[in-house]
Amino acid sequence: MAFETITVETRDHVGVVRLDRPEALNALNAALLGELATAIARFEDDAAIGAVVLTGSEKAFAAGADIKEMAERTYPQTLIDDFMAGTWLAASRARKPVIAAVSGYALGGGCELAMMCDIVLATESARFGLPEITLGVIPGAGGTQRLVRAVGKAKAMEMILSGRFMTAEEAERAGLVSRIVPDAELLDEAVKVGEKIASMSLPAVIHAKASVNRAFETSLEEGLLYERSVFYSLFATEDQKEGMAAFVEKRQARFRDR
Ligand code: DAK
Repeated sequence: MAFETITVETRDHVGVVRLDRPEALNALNAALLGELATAIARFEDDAAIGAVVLTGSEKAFAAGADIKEMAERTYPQTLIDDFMAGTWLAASRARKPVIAAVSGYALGGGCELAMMCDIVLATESARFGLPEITLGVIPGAGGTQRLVRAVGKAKAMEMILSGRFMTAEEAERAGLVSRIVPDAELLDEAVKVGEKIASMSLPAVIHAKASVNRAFETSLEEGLLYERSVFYSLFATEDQKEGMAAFVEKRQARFRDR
């Protein structure tokens, strides 16, 4: 299937999805969200892919849900179709790591999409915000929950109640962004991180990601128990034998995802 609102490519073991609606600053409409969900599902199914990079243009990662498409929605329609929640959640449901490479605007649903990703790299020009309040609504794709967890209540409350944007520098200091990288290196750097992850044992990567995410869902005691049992289970993999043997033999491990 040819895509119209995104472009998709594979770089070695990393799947790259670029949001591509420049005329609307990559506003997330139904067509784009459907294509994004399809592209992520394909990379999830592709055994050669170990991580996915999600990016936009220099000017915008995504300026939010498509306001023009959303403006005439009614309450019953929104309730009944669950506002396309299935497609919106594709990135957050991926089991392979998803890296957001953000330049320019990441607003509303665009910021929420970045926060659904596991790692966020950004350029100096990146601007993060949840301006839904200025439209008479509130964030609806996880913003009120994920931003608090990422940057704490004080900053999240100010941004969500006033619509203030954060610069990349502030977002990095606050913990929303993992690293700021030069404009020209954004995609290459994100792919490099993805390639590094893809070189690891996929069972270990899937368990590591799930364990970190567990920290947001449960008590410390339960989270520690979960981590320990998952740790034990990895001793059932060939990759654990290979990884530890490679260390002892002073050579590079060659993981086979089993
Ligand atoms: N939707 C539709 N079109 C948009 C757009 C958007 N979010 N953002 C920008 N555009 C369009 C503009 O209308 C303009 O189109 P034309 O007028 O040329 O046809 C074009 O992109 C260029 O934008 P500007 O001319 O405005 O460019 P500027 O550089 O002057 O300003 C800006 C850039 C990013 C500051 C400005 O465009 C802006 O404020 N955009 C809106 C940002 C915003 O409010 N975002 C939040 C949207 S609400 C849910 C899932 C998701 C959501 C909720 C629930 N569920 C699963 C339940 C999400 C909600 C939202 O994201």
